Amino acid sequence: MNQEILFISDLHISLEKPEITRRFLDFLENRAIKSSSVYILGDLFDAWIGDDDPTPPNNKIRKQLKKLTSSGTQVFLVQGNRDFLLGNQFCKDTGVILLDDYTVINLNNTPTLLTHGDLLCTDDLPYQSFRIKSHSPEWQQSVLSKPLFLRILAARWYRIRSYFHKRKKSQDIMDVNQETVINVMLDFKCLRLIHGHTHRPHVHNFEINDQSAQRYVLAAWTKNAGQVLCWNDKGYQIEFI
Ligand SMILES: [Mn+2]
Repeated sequence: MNQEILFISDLHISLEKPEITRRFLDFLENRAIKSSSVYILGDLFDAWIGDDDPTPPNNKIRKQLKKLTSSGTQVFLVQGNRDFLLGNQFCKDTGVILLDDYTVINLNNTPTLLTHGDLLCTDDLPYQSFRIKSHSPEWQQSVLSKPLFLRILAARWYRIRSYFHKRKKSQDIMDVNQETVINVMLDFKCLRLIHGHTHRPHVHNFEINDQSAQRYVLAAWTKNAGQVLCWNDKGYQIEFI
């Protein structure tokens, strides 16, 4: 039995970027199927306005994920800041298992903390307050009860707005806060953390109470390449699709 475990994040799939959709479908069909599990650590989609959205390429992706999970590969998903409305119906349609914002797994006998990464960017106060608001059941209920076409329009507007906001924000604010990273890792009793979101792929080595700790930051997928963090019983390697 194959015990390979794959981690990906920040594909930001949208209709405007067909290369990424194609690369992801190919990854599911030809690469993920050889692994025992795949963890998608958020922002699989550039926007998600409800599990009832049938606009392309959503159905193709649902179908290919379903095929993969039916074949025996487990697929786990953490919501990102773009696709935090991914919900139960999506999981039913695909066989994907939704994880909490912070989830600890046992990876080669090391407790490993998984998260999207936006919760670690605590210097970005306006975003963190929007996050609290948009994760309340009332807010989500009120958004999801709007007709689909209104949600599609709102998502377009939100993406344009977010593009301009991002350009104004300083680069430091958009990265993780190291103190937050350490506190969260202490809370969850983990010396290894894997996340995405910041689009700054790297393996950071540091110390927590004199013990060595690692933070693996996954890369965003682009038109030209998709990065996969691949673990097996010997350790990890980084692959490009
Ligand atoms: Mn993100």
